[in-house]
Amino acid sequence: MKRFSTQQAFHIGEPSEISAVRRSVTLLAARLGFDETKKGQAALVVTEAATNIIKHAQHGEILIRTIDDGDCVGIEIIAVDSGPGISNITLQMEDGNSTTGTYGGGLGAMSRLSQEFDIYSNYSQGAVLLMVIWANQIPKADQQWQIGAICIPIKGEVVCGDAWTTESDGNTLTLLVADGLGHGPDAAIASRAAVDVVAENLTRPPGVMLERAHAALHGTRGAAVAIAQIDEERGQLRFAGVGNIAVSVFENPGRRHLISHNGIVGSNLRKVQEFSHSWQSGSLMIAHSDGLATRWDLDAYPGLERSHPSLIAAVLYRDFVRGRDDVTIVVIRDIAGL
Ligand SMILES: [Mn+2]
Repeated sequence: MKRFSTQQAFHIGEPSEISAVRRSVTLLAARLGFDETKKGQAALVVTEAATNIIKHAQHGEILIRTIDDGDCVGIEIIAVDSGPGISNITLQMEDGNSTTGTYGGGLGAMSRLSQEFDIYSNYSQGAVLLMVIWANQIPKADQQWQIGAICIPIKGEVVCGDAWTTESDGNTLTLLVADGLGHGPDAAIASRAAVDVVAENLTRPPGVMLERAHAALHGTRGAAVAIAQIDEERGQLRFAGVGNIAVSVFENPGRRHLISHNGIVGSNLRKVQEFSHSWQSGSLMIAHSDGLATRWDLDAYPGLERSHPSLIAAVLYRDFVRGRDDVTIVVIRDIAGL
């Protein structure tokens, strides 16, 4: 769970763009200390994914992110397209079926070369692939939380004015999502200052964290900030938010929106109010900045709610990104007891 973890987005629509993303992944792998074999595998996986996009969907995107959990470092590759989708994933995964005629060409190879591999695809809804390649050691799977995220700067900017973090402390997980006013480096200074508050105040409730963030952001542009704290053992969710970060919780059954007040953390904090809700194991939380439209509906995607959080974030990004702002989507599933 690395702070400031943002993606680099690559448009894929012509052969030169396949080379560009392959080059970037190779460079990143080298920088992260991948050996020659692992570097080659990462390059192959991303080339295969990009080739599939062009062959079957004409165009799409590849999102690249470094994952660093302190002990292990890896590269997450997400491929998204709005093409015809993959008709028979199980069949396509089998060796001997990895031919060029159908979308599945290469799926078997991609899954063998990745240490984590997952797909979400429905007929006519396109495909989203998740692949993770670790440098050496593969981290122990988290038995409590599954986390996926998209955090991408507006086109033309290198740094993202949004930032997010999660900090886990036993059975408690704290999530913060911040959207610095505007975009670019000054927005990033504000949102990252908010992120820093979490680690420094881990034992404090969200309302207190938000007040500390207000003090910490004084003199910056300010930000919209939402903080959720899940206490799995007590079955409790505490939330405090100011500004335009949308947070909802999906339980069985139902969806609940968490309430933020108007204002700007750092300059105009009218009211900090902490809400307390019950939390059920197995629930899903989705938080996003206003770079994503709010009219999405998970029910429009059969089976997506049960998919890996990274795939959920990627589908929402693909279909609802506004494109005129930085965008952040964080999806958390509580898998304890599942
Ligand atoms: Mn924004």
